[in-house]
Amino acid sequence: MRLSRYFLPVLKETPSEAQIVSHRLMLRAGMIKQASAGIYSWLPLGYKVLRKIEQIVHEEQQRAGHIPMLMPTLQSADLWRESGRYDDYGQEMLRITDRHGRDMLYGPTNEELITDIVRSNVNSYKDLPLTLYHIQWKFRDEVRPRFGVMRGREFLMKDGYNFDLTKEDALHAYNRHLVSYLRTYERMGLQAIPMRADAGAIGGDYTHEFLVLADTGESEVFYDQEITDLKFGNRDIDYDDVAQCAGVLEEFTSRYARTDETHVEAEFEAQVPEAHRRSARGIEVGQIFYFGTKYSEAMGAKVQDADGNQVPVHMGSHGIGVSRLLGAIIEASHDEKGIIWPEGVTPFHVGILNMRQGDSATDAACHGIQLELEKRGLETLYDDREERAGAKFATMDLIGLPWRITVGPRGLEKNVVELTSRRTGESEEMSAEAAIDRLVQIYGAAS
Ligand code: 5CA
Repeated sequence: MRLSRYFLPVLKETPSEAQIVSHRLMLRAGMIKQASAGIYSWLPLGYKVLRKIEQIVHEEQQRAGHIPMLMPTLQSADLWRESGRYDDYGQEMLRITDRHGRDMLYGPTNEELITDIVRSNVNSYKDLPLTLYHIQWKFRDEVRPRFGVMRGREFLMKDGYNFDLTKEDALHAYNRHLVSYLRTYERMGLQAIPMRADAGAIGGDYTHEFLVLADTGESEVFYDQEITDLKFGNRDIDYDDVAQCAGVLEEFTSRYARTDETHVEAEFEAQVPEAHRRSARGIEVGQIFYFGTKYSEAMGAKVQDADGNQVPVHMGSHGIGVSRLLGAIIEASHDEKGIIWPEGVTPFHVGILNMRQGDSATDAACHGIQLELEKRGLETLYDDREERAGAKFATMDLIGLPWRITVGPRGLEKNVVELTSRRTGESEEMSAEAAIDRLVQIYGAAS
């Protein structure tokens, strides 16, 4: 992509309404524009990152054997009356009446709708286990939408639902989700710690929230420092292997790590040596639940078991805050100049910076590098504007592409360009071919 032909409305001034760094940087980098309180338009750069995050979520869900689908944003109130949540949900639910006077709502989550689909189509234990998921916009009329996409009213969520014959099977689904979430967040360059949480309106005994530690997080958390040394890494997991998934759950959840809702100071002190006790703030980027037969009983979602009895299915639901993740990643990865995208989610893999636009040799070199990188599967953003070099560097630093190739007339005389890492700031001179090979290798390894 040539920057001169792109739409990147970068702001010079720091927007005064933004209280936290990720919100400020998303506005300054031209990624989002507020449409109304807690509702945003996703401008091209923001949309690109949103899609990359979605793609990782899809890949990891499907790796775990979960099946993608898509349910609507608008739902009928009747289903929510069946589960009893139409009244319970309160003012966070956006209620709408259609022209025929029928009560509708903009879905804040989808347990009811998915249970209706499954009860109509699944009758036998032979159809289980089943995990369906979608990535769809949600609406929650939050009292205080704030921090940009972190606490929006309209936001994008991956929500998945498992249906199992027994509690044991449903707990395997729970463990499988925990494992797949660890891998998902790591691919985005994040450490998200599973913490024992409160089930709130969803209900149920088993629930973990995934938290990214950040001073600007809205949740207060308490944990054993040693938990931050755990790395999922690129483990080879067989998601059908019950013992293996349970082992990972055990490894990542046995140390003390809780949100303030479940924190008990006496237990913290008894379980964790003082030197390892930490209290901090965190951003909740996901939550998993097992809630047994709560919805299936209320809504009559039953299957026939092997003995011919009609039994309610065991369910859980599992959410990832897809749009919130952009904010969380930026909170975890930025410096005073701007965003530093992890390789896994960067909007473009490489920035190309032309130090002397209009000079036929540098123009041709930049164009050639761009073509070659794209031929080899990397996305580029080529800053071909008639701008001072300083302004070009500032824009590149602000939008945070992990790698930059700088092409100038002096380097070209020696047959070199400069390859710079946004994260370390280190630059190396090498031939254009060597820089391209290096980048192909870096991204090959990252994906
Ligand atoms: N039905 C369950 C799981 S599918 C559910 O709704 N879970 S949730 O309420 O925990 O939401 C899942 C994730 O969505 C949260 O972990 C959080 O990352 C994200 N999320 C929730 N509310 C908002 C919001 N107002 N703005 C942005 N993201 C949000």
